[in-house]
Amino acid sequence: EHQAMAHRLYTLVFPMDEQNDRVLLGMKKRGFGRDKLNGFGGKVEANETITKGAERELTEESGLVTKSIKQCGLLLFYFEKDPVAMEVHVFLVDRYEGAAVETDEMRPQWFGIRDMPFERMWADDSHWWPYVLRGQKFVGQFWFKADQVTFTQHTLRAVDSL
Ligand code: 6OG
Repeated sequence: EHQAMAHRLYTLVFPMDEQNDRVLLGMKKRGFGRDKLNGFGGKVEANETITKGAERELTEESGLVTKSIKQCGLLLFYFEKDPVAMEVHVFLVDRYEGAAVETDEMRPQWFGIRDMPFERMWADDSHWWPYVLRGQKFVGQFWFKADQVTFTQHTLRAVDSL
């Protein structure tokens, strides 16, 4: 059913520190998801690969330059009354150059990977983050209400490859 829907491609990138103890989130200062904490990302442009889009958005929004990036998940978001689904490719970055800086879009802050501020994040995040902690790749679908706050249904499973 969802394959018949139009999808728009997005990226979502979570930089981890060297010990894999902490993750960098950004408080989004404008646009979609404003005032929420999230990874870094945005729309994939027509002339770039999804991975290049992820690296570009991470640098634009945090100042970090990727040295190693891996896709860890795929999320499909359906919003009530919106005919275009969001196809969000989720990445982990564990090696990078530079230090996080505040930008027009994001205010960066480090959090312990087992101490995530889920109450300040999108409602789906607490469901799939445990897959990241277990090192499992995942695919999920979430059907959000028009309020963009709560979802009514979801599917989530571990996969061998993305
Ligand atoms: P821009 O509008 O900034 O791209 N995004 C979501 N992330 C999570 N964790 N949950 C959701 O639940 C999300 N919906 C969108 C994808 C939007 C950014 O926000 C992410 C992109 O990184 C519905 O260009």
